[in-house]
Amino acid sequence: MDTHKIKMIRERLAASSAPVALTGAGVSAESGVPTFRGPGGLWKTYKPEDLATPEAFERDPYLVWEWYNFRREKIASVSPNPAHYALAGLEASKPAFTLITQNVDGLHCLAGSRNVLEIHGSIWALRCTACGNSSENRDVPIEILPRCTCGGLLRPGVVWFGETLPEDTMNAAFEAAEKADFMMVAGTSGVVQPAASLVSVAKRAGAFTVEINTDATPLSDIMDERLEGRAGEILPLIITA
Ligand code: BJW
Ligand code: ZN
Repeated sequence: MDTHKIKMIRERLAASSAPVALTGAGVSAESGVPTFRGPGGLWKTYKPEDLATPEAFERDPYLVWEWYNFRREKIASVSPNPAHYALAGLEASKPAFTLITQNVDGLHCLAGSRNVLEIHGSIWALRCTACGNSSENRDVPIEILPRCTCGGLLRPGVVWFGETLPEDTMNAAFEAAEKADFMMVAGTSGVVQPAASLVSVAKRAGAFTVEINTDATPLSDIMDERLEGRAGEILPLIITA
C-alpha cells in the first residue's frame, strides 16, 4: 500500500468540512454478503429481470419473495466489517459527514452509523402494494406471501430496476454531493444510475474524489485518486489516524 498516498488522502479528509462517502456491495463483501456483479456476484446466477423489477414481482411474487428470503437469511447471519466500523467512526468524529449507501443490508446501521441515506431502500423494510404503508420486519424467513393489515400484498422495501429512488433520500444525497469537498466511493461498480451520477455531481462541485475498489470501474477515470484493494483494509487506514 502506498503510504504517501494514504497519508495525503487522510490529510484531505481531516481538512474536509463536508465529506461524503458513497458505498456499494463491495463494502459488505468482506462480511460475506454476495455482490451483484463480478466473480460470485448474484447477477451471475440470477437474472435481474426475473427478480428485481416490478414486473417480476407482479408475475411471480412468490419467487421474488423466496429470493429475498434467501438473501435475508444470508445477511442476518453476518456482521459488519472494519469498513463499516471505520465509516461509523467518521460520523462520530465529523458530524457533517454524509454516508450514502446503495446497500440494502443495514450493516452500516448495525456498525453504529446513525445518518445513513439508503438510496436503494432496505431489505428489512416492507411496503404495501395496496396502501403504500411501510414497516420494518426482521423475520428470517419471512412468511410468504406477507400481507398488510389492509389485506394488500407486501413487497420488499427496496428499489428495483425501472423504479424511482425514494425522493427525500435522493434529494438529501444530491444535496450532500453538491456541497461535498471530499467524496470517497467504496465498493461500487458505478454502473447503476442515478447512484453513480452522484460522483460527477460532487466532482463538478469541486470535491476531491477517491475510489476504493479491488478493481477499476467506469468511474475510475474521473477520480482524483484510486486506492486499489479491499474496503475493509483501506477505509480504516484513511479514517483512523
Ligand atoms: C470491492 C470488494 C472489497 C468487491 N473492497 N471493493 C442511465 C443510463 C443507463 C441506464 C439507466 C440510466 N438511468 C436509469 C437507468 C436504468 C437503471 C440502471 O442504472 N441500469 C444500468 C445497470 C444500465 N437504473 C434504474 O432502473 C434505477 N431507477 C431509475 O433510474 O429510476 C428513474 C427512472 C424510472 C423509470 C424510467 C426511467 C427512469 C433503479 C436502480 C435500482 C438498482 N437496484 C439494485 C437492487 C436493489 C435491491 C436489492 O438489493 O435486492 O441495487 S441492482 C444492484 O446494483 C443493487 C445495488 O445497490 C446496485 C449497485 O451495485 P453495486 O453496489 O455497485 O455492486 P456491484 O456488485 O455492481 O459492484 C461491487 C463492486 O465492489 C465491484 O466494483 C467490485 O470490484 C468491488 N468490490 N469486493 C472493495 N472487498
Ligand atoms: Zn396496506
